Amino acid sequence: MAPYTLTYFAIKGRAGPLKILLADKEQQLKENVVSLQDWLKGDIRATCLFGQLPKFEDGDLVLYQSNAILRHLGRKHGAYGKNDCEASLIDMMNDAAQDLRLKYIKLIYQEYETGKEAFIKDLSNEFKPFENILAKSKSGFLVGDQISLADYNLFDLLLNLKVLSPSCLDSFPSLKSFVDKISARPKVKALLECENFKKLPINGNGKQ
Ligand code: GTB
Repeated sequence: MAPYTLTYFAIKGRAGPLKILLADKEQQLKENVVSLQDWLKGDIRATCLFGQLPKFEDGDLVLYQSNAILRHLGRKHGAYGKNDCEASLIDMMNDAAQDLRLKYIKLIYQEYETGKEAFIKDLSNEFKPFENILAKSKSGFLVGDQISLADYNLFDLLLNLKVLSPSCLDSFPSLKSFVDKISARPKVKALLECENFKKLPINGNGKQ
């Protein structure tokens, strides 16, 4: 039996990073997919602590908030650094990835038509700190010498940004190798090539 259950919409959305982490760590996941039609009835929403999905269950533990879920899995599966200082650096990089994700989500759901060009133009500024960190990293990961939850989060976001703007990584060699390296990890590669995962839209409104 899968130890974990995810309840979410039929999109990659906020569940992308945790699915990639779980696949890479060879963990099974049971999925309850909620249709928009069922969601709009309101009963499922009423059971959710913050009125939103994803919901994640690990035995009796029920978690909401995608980044809390990602951190929980990072702690359990050795993707949260080797010591407290690495964990803090991982938090910092994950929060930075989250800042960029929120800008992306705002673009997708609120200002796609009016804001797309400016968003893409500004991506180089957004990428610079990540590129600088990765250019100095001996392992090719954001923190330390092993993959962390922040790497999964940034990786998933970069895949989405490449769909939005296919050439966006062209001037960022370290970010590009980061994406290539994580994409080539056998379990990640298998997930990215799996039909069930591939067919999921990135976002809930058809924009990408
Ligand atoms: N901070 C929370 C987290 O990180 O988990 C934010 C969660 C969140 O934004 N959840 C969205 C949600 O539950 C789904 S992701 N929305 C329903 C609601 O608020 O009523 C984005 C999203 C938006 C819309 C759809 N859709 O229309 O199908 C799908 C997904």
